[in-house]
Amino acid sequence: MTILRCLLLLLPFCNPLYSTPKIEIRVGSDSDLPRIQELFFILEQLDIDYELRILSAHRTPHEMMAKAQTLAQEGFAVCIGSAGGSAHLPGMTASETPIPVIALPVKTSYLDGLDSLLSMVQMPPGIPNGALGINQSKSAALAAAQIAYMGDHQVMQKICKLRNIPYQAHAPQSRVAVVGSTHKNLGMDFEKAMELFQAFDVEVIEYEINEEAFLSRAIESGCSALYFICDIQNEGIIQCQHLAKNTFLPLIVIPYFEKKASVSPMFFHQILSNEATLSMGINQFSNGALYCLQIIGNENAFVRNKFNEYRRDLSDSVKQKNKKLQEEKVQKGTYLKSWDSRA
Ligand code: C2R
Repeated sequence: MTILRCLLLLLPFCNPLYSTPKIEIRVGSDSDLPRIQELFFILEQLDIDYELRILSAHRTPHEMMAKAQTLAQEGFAVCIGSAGGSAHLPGMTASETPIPVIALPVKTSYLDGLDSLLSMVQMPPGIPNGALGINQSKSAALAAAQIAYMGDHQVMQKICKLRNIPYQAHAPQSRVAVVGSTHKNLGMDFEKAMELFQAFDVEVIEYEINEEAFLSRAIESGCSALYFICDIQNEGIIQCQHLAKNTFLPLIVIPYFEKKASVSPMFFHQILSNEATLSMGINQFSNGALYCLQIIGNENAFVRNKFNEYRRDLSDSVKQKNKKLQEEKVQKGTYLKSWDSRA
């Protein structure tokens, strides 16, 4: 009887479904749950365990922050934050954890969820999150699983089967495949993004999007993410669809606009209707790089520590600016002007 009881107690640890969960899901309200049912359904289909919580940046800010701060130590590799309306939950979570955060916008009654999406996607430089399309809960499950279980042949095989993508053995390394409009003059932030990879000792392999079988070569080379510069005003949307359909590598899209005048948010629907596609804000090249580094940081302690350092420096530099601002007795009216001239 005692032996039987011991066996029963041990049973949960033998089942992959009960291993330490690597995916945390946080929703802003229980009212979101019926809208994102497919997320749970897909994870269960893949035999992937997760932890689910109701946490709100607005209604339970302290609990939300406290839990975000311990995610990495607790062994989570990715967090999905889902909310509707002024949806600050994933963004605030991202500011308190080194693990990558996936932002899943929920459809709202009045603005169809565009409010949720836009409050998630355009994050400030330094604090990325990967935004999905509105109610794209299947994509949330797949993107999270692809990040958390990268290199795990069993899980990846199941994902590939579900996504109808040929499986290929993959041994992830600290490498990123960069693809898209790299030949254009993308500006300072792109240069900064490439410098970030270098500073974190992460190798960049550039691929031509039209090169045959480059996706399979990226996997062979052990790339851990696909950093895609998606030229929206040219062929970016079609290229994005092609990439999403054909790879199980985490697809990090940086929507690129050469001309600022013609930006309309509708393009987000087009790129984010593709399976497991994660978007940064418009022209946010360095955020795209940081997000790839967060993915690599799950396996690479040097990258994770350096990422934490980067975050501390960013925070310190803002505190420093504020301190200076408070110390200076600038006359009202000339206040902003004088600050501007020092920038
Ligand atoms: P209720 O139905 O509970 O009133 O919530 C939730 O995600 C939900 O879609 C209405 C909506 O408010 C959202 N909510 C957020 C946050 N917390 C709750 N966007 C947040 O922290 O971002």
